[in-house]
Amino acid sequence: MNRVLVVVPTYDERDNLEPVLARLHAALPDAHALVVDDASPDGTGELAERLAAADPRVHVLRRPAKQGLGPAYVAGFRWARARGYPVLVEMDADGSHHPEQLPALLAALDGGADLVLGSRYVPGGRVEDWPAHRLLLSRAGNVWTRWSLRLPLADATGGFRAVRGELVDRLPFDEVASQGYCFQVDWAWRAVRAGARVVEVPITFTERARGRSKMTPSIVGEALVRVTAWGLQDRLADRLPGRVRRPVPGRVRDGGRSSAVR
Ligand SMILES: Nc1nc2c(ncn2[C@@H]2O[C@H](COP(=O)(O)OP(=O)(O)OP(=O)(O)O)[C@@H](O)[C@H]2O)c(=O)[nH]1
Ligand SMILES: [Mg+2]
Repeated sequence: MNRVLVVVPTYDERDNLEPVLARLHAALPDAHALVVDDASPDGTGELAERLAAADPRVHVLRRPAKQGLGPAYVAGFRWARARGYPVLVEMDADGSHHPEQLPALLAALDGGADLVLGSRYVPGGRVEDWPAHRLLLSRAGNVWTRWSLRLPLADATGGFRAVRGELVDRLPFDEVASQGYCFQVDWAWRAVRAGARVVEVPITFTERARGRSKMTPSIVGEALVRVTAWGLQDRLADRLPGRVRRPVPGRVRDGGRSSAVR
């Protein structure tokens, strides 16, 4: 049984998919990949089928319409757990996440973490080639998330992660309605509240070289509205009589490379 399944959501990533899978297999020859394609008009789904036919490590899940990053990952996680993969990875297809850094994420999982977040904003983490406004948006989004949800993570919005299958099974993904990158905040917060050991490992994030970003104002709006609403609900709930105040998880530094939440 191959241990690791890398779930790669795609929408119009025809020029990126093959090189990123080649890099993945150079970095982790035994890992399997699941391409979750939402009926990309540019033929990414057909390309993924051809790559899967040529390589037993590549699998494809084709969905009928573009439904967002969150539902694509939920479907990919279900597919993976139904087939018994004990370790799942999230990775973008656009080359922003470097497959060469996956061994570091998996080492943190082997070190005892339940969920490892590839983090741009812990010491050693980097963002390359992003215009200033994108970096500002991402940093501000993370500051707001951290404050609003009292979530002690430097990078809760990123999508380069490794997780134990047992934690995926424990989290109520049926209730996760977030569609865009808010999905990443949503389930990281659920993991922290479920008492999972969450570790951030520094990564380098590089702006895509080919294809178009799927980021839209409505994806940013979804994250802002949901995170604000969850934060307000959480604070209001704290004031209800009889509620035991939720312990705010502490943050532990691990040689400046990672932080952990219990
Ligand atoms: N299956 C599926 N994949 C998607 C969807 N939206 C985006 N993706 C993929 O999710 C990954 C991240 O999307 P990007 O377009 O890079 O969006 P982003 O990373 O939030 O934004 P940038 O940082 O600007 O690139 C890429 O591999 C996309 O192809 C979707 O609706 N369905
Ligand atoms: Mg991207």
